[in-house]
Amino acid sequence: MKVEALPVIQGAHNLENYEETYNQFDWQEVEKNFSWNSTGKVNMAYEAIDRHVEGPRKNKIALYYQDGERKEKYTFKEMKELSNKAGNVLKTYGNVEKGDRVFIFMPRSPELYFTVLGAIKLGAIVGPLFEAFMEGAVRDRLQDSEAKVLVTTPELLKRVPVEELPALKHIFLVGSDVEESGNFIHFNQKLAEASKSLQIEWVDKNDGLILHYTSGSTGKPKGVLHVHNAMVQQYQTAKWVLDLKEEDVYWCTADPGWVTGTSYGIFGPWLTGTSNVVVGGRFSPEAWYGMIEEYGVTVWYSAPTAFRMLMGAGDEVIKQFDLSSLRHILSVGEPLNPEVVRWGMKVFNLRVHDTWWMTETGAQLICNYPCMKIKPGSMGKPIPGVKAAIVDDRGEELPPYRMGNLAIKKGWPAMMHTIWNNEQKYESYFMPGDWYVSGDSAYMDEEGYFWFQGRVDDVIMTSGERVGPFEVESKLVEHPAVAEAGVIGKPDPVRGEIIKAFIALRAGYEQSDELKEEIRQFVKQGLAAHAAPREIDFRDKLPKTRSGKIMRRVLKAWELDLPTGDLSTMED
Ligand code: 6R9
Repeated sequence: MKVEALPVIQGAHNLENYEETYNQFDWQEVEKNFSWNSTGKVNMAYEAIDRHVEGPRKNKIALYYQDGERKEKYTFKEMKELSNKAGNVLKTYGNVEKGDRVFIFMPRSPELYFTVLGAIKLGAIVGPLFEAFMEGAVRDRLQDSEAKVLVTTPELLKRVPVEELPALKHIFLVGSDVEESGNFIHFNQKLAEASKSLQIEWVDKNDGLILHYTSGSTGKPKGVLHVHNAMVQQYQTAKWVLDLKEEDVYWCTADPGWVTGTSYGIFGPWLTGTSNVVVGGRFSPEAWYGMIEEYGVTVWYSAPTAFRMLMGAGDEVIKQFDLSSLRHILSVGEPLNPEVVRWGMKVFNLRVHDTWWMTETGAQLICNYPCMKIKPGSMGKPIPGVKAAIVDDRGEELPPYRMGNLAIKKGWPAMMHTIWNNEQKYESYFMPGDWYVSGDSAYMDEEGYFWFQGRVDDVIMTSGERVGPFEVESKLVEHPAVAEAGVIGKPDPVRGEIIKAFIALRAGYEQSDELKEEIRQFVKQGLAAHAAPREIDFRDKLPKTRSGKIMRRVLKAWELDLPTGDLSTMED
């Protein structure tokens, strides 16, 4: 892919010189920031909130919250008190102790954040569930984790099969019109009455913190367990990658049901004492631009699917808002199409910084930094303190430009601790040479930039050529008629596989065979003949996860009439 690099951003950044830092950095320097340095013990919620109350950030706004009519803000001092209260409620009425699993199943609200922090202060392991989960998804997760306590709303309670969950002992209901009964405790009422002071449970850095369930291509979702030690990397990447500084107003659009919404929607920003914006409700371009204008958002972390939707909404909408506060934009979750990067330059005059990581990795690993030039389409380079490589199936490192397994040398601070109840699954992530194998395929260029190609199981072999679906999808969305594209390999007796594209058209375009041919030619000319899709299907919508990933395995299952597997993370 031929792309023009975007030059570094001039000015002061938390990471000044990538190469120099990379060559000398040691995580021990970061560990000195936290309480274990003096006491041997630690607690994430203390480091994220309470610590700031002892210093000049006491009355700084920690949380700006908005969802429809509900609009609130809380200082670090208030967050400390309210999370203490939540901790007391969980302890008194839920009997929560260190190591217990406390699950949270509710829409984004301040109570959600008080509860996460309160549970962590008790040493409990938090399990956040996305509000759109239906009964089956909720059951799988609560059963596997043997959750003892659930905090939810009366509305969502309908999707909790209580009688099938023998380990679940206490259910708290959040909201003003809650009916308290024997089994259900009125959270808001108890919160109002609870004491503001709480004895924090000081834990070891490898004690459990959070359990994120993530689905693979087969089998049930697996519980990825993270520990308090993740703070080391979440703090440091919030500095280097998010480039957070004292005056920033930061907005991460991800829901805490996904790892981005906790690592960078809770921990990263608050560990660094940053004002954090949380917006509830559904996506619309007007609402989103409106938030940036209203709060003067300076640093914005979102996802390619959202950027593509904003891009699709047109540049006229942008002109109705004052977005001049923005200074730094980042993306995660999916490959960031070069087209989106160019759009960002055009409409914001800012670079969109791609970041690569996974639920299992707990924090960012391969990123673009303000101090480094960006090659649109590349995920960037590993953060200092982390070694990344492309390896073959035996764990041997491959030279530049060879496509292979994207692997990380084991032992970065935020690495998952285990897979809940499934040590074997955990072991299966690793390869000889202490490599963690991501399941993504990529290559590295001669300057050490990494280029994503697809999930290993998504990579297409057509007539002996290896094609990354992302590259084709990126080219497809450059065509003016294409809103979104998903590309799969379809088995073919002659070519091994052929490339098949599923395309959702932009408003105003009609499906036709001429248009299919035009799109085919567009890829052929812009990318390569062998990369042009031989088959194209138009669809109104593509199957996507709630976090915006195009679900290629679902496209493939549809195409081949196979079972679609676990769909609990799919959008309606
Ligand atoms: C944080 C998060 C992980 C998978 C990962 C990869 C894809 C994430 C990406 C990216 C290309 C990027 N992914 N970031 N692909 N470029 N910058 O998203 O975690 O939900 O576990 O997904 O997402 O395939 O393996 P998770």
